Amino acid sequence: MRTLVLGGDGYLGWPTALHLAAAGHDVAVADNFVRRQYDHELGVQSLVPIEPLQVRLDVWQEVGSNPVRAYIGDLTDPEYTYEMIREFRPDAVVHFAEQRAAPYSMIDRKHAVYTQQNNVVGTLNVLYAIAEIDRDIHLVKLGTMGEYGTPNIDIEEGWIEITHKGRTDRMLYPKKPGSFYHLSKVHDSHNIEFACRIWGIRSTDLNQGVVYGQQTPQTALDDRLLTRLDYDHVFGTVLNRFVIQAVLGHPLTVYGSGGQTRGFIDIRDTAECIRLAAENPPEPGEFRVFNQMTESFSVAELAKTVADAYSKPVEIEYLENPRVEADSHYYNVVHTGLPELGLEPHLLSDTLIESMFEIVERHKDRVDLASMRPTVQWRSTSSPIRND
Ligand code: NAD
Ligand code: USQ
Repeated sequence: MRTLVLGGDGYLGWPTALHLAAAGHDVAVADNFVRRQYDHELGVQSLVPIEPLQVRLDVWQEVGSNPVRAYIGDLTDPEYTYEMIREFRPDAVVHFAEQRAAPYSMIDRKHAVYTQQNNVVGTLNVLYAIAEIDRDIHLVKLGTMGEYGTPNIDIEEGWIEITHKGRTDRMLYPKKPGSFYHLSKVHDSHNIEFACRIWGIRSTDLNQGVVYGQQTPQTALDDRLLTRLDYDHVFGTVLNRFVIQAVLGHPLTVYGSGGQTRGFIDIRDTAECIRLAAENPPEPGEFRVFNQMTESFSVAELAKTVADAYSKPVEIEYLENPRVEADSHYYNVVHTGLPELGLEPHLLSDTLIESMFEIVERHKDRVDLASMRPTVQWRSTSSPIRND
């Protein structure tokens, strides 16, 4: 099948594109390289050096099974988005191409507005292009578990049956997100569900948990195929940060008491979930939602797991939480849809943490410790982005 991966230069889009190509898909990636620009803005860089997209594509052509081509441009440009989809004519569009850091969206008004414009407008342009070109194209959209927040009831897969005053209906699951970034995903979900209803488009919304890990079988083929690994307090996600902090001898930065619980998923499972969703499309007009996570942990549990796995002593520091979030709450997520399609998850108790320690050890000289501690405060309308 033909699969277009939007955001294919990013942390997840790149290894997913290679995974799909290795599985026999005819793949194209699209990106505007804005993720590389955020690094310049924040004065940080990926822990693992990454090659320019063209180098990655050339190397993959040498070592991979199926060449991948690229469309460079911005999804908020409707002509670019339309022309790309018209020319490539994919069976599935996999959409990773959004500003994805919650702290980035909470820096100030400008960053909140940018995040919502970039994400919501880009997705709307994709929806219109699909509706105008071919309504059979399956949109596989990356959402987030953070759309739901931490409700005091079980989290279902996108939909919930509600009985109110004796009447019953199937409704979109109520949302209570925790940042302007997470809100952008809620807005996307509503727009996509509406597009499915009015135009008969088919879409899978993948509400993904926090991703960890860095290597996949395809990126391991050559160092020039490696994907990025972020550690800074804006783009670094919690488990990746804890592994890097342990190796650097930096205290693990638990926000608050660490009781906040989240869903997690290994990067290799992200790529496989996308393949499963793309190869098993929903019916025309269906808005299908999967909760793309495999295990849940509290932040304090994660810190302890990393500290126990590392060979040297590790300090755990409990910082005042810069975010506004519950740190003692109920959390029970239904996530059966993807295993039913065949997902066999890699669990954290497998050997992954040890292999991550090795990757970090190799590149630890690239870390700028000034980017480790959080500066973006949820309660503030204007936060600094660095400590120095
Ligand atoms: P990333 O920032 O590394 O990759 C996103 C890519 O999209 C970047 O290469 C960026 O340049 C590109 N992009 C952004 N806006 C664009 C635009 N307007 N036009 C064209 N390209 C654009 O992020 P990631 O970690 O790979 O995440 C990918 C997706 O998965 C995001 O939508 C994110 O919300 C979702 N997700 C990520 C995680 C995680 O832990 N990383 C967890 C759950 C969901
Ligand atoms: N946290 C710490 N210490 C840190 C970093 C984070 O305690 O050093 C805590 C946060 O307070 C939060 C939790 O860890 O409670 C997760 O934070 P995170 O930065 O790892 O993840 P988050 O901001 O939720 O965002 C990430 C991705 C985003 C994706 C989301 C999935 O950046 O793209 O949507 O994970 S989810 O969390 O399920 O919404």
